[in-house]
Amino acid sequence: GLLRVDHVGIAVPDLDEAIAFYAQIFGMRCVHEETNQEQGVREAMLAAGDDGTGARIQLLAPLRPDSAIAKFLDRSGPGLQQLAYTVADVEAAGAALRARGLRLLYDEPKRGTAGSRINFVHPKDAGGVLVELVQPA
Ligand code: CMX
Repeated sequence: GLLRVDHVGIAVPDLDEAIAFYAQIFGMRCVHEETNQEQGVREAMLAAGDDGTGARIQLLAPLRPDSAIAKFLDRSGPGLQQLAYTVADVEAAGAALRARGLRLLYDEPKRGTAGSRINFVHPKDAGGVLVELVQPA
């Protein structure tokens, strides 16, 4: 099942500008940055507070015009793109949701942030929310 909210993903046109905005305006720290070629994103994980607990905010900027984030920005503009839950076993969690009639986007999990394994539920099967399942590395 779903263990907790892992992160909330926000599509942004420019990663460095967005990191600076969140630091200056909201006082949030950037705790991780990476490029994921397969997903076509440059991304940053932000944390609120300094006790290390709590869900992260994931800023997502497109690497390519045909990427999921570029398409999202074209259609909807910057804003909330996904809600990600931590799971212990992404195959088992995905299989359970498939058995309940939801479409998972990938037959096999793909690589997510920091070596995690991820899959997604189609937003049309989850009340208009792109749900990500994250099994941490
Ligand atoms: N949240 C809610 N609804 C969304 C959405 C989102 N993020 N993205 C698309 N939709 C809606 C569209 O508005 C559209 O609705 P209408 O038909 O009512 O207009 C519908 O879904 C389109 O669905 P589609 O044609 O099947 O798919 P798209 O080409 O728009 O792609 C999606 C959507 C979710 C399949 C694609 O974004 C995807 O594959 N996402 C998973 C990968 C991803 O998001 N990677 C970036 C993050 C990487 C990471 O987290 O590490």
